[in-house]
Amino acid sequence: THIQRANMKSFSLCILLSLAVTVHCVPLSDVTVQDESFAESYLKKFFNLTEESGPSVRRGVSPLTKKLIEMQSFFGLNITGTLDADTLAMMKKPRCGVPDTNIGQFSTFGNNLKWQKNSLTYRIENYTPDMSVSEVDDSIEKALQVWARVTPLRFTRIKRGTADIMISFARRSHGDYYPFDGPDGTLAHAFAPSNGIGGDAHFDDDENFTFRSNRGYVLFIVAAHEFGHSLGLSHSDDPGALMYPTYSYRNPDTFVLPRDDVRGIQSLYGPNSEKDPSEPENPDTPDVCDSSMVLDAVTTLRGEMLFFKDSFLWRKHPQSNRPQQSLIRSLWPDAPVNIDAAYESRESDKIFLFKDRKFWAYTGYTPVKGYPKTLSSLGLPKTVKKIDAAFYDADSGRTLFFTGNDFFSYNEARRTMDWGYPRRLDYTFQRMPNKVTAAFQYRGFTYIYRGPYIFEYDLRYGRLYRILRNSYFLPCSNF
Ligand SMILES: [Ca+2]
Ligand SMILES: [Ca+2]
Ligand SMILES: [Ca+2]
Ligand SMILES: [Zn+2]
Ligand SMILES: [Zn+2]
Repeated sequence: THIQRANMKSFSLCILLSLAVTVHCVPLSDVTVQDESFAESYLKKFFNLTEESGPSVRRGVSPLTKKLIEMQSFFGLNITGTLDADTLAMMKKPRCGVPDTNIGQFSTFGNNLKWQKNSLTYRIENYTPDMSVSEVDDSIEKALQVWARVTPLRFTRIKRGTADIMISFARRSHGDYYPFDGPDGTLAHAFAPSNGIGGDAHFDDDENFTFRSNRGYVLFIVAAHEFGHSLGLSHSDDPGALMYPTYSYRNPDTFVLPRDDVRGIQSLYGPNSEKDPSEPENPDTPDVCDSSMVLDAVTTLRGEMLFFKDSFLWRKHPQSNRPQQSLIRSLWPDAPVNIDAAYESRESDKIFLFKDRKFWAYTGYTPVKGYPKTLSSLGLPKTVKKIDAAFYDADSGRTLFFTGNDFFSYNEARRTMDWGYPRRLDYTFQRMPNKVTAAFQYRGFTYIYRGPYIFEYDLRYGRLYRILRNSYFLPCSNF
């Protein structure tokens, strides 16, 4: 139709150049017509883009661009107002079918959309063939307990009749005007508290649900998210929140409800007066604006910078001042978290992640077979139980590994440790006696992190130039 065509044009040609923020216009050839119509239907489904919002003949920003900006802002992407590669990649991630209506941290469907009682019933109407009956029962029960643990809510299972929360698996059209879409895309959806369909949760049985494997979607994680909706929460833009709209693998055995979700659900129902004091703390998502933050590791990856902290990382394009935060495991589902060090070897186009005595390798976002390997397989002595930091020095083709007061030098081409090491840190790096926390090289300079400070060296002259703050590369950009 005419409207659609007009809208598509604004995608591919970046007509809105007048917006100062359109810095990353994707060349026409990168975005296919399929991508454009995919993006349009995504925005219709999740960001309430309507045909009636009018064609682009009106002055100002087209409704499509407006929705695109809304979506980019929600996901913390660069706000380009165009369908760039990062935006498209985010749209293609598996996710929940409930729209992203509110922008902000935890949000609710509203105070009148909560249960007016603390005792709720649930019923599992049918099962997925992907898992055993007891695995499904267990996943559902544990997913409800995630919320019961931090609120006065209590859940009772019933096996017949109508429960408050009716749980079912279905494919495609299943009687509620929100048909599922086959494998991937939408994984499940749920309805806000009310009578009838309210509170109910539906799971797309074209997905492969699993009990705890990262091949397929962990039912416990998907269900715990959906029950957040069943209880009155909508989506959060905190990438660490369970109520973030896209799916990331999380280990069901160690899962603890993130702080943002706790704040959300307690705003509706209050805290749990019977809280078990031995329970682990609800984790907070690291804040880029926290000036005391100490990063776990920093590296480049194919021209981007990656900053690691806990289970999170920030990705940043050198031209952008808006780092994009996500869970490490949403990029590499089998990667370690709370890592010790990371570096990129441009010789082999690989990135390496270190934790304790092991390290993992990826080509871009693809795991390399044969990993994780042990530190000793690099030639590091067995006494090295973990490393503090590592970086690749492009001039010498060496990777330096930091541990305590010392560092080792590894020849990437010959794949051997150099003789004469370890050396004391302060012989090579002025004013760096010990405890390096992260390191990387960028545009010929070497940056060694010590807590929230960065020491800038030029290794060719063995000189320390400047001492910078963490925010030099990883700016506080909450706006
Ligand atoms: Ca219901
Ligand atoms: Ca699907
Ligand atoms: Ca470190
Ligand atoms: Zn959702
Ligand atoms: Zn449904």
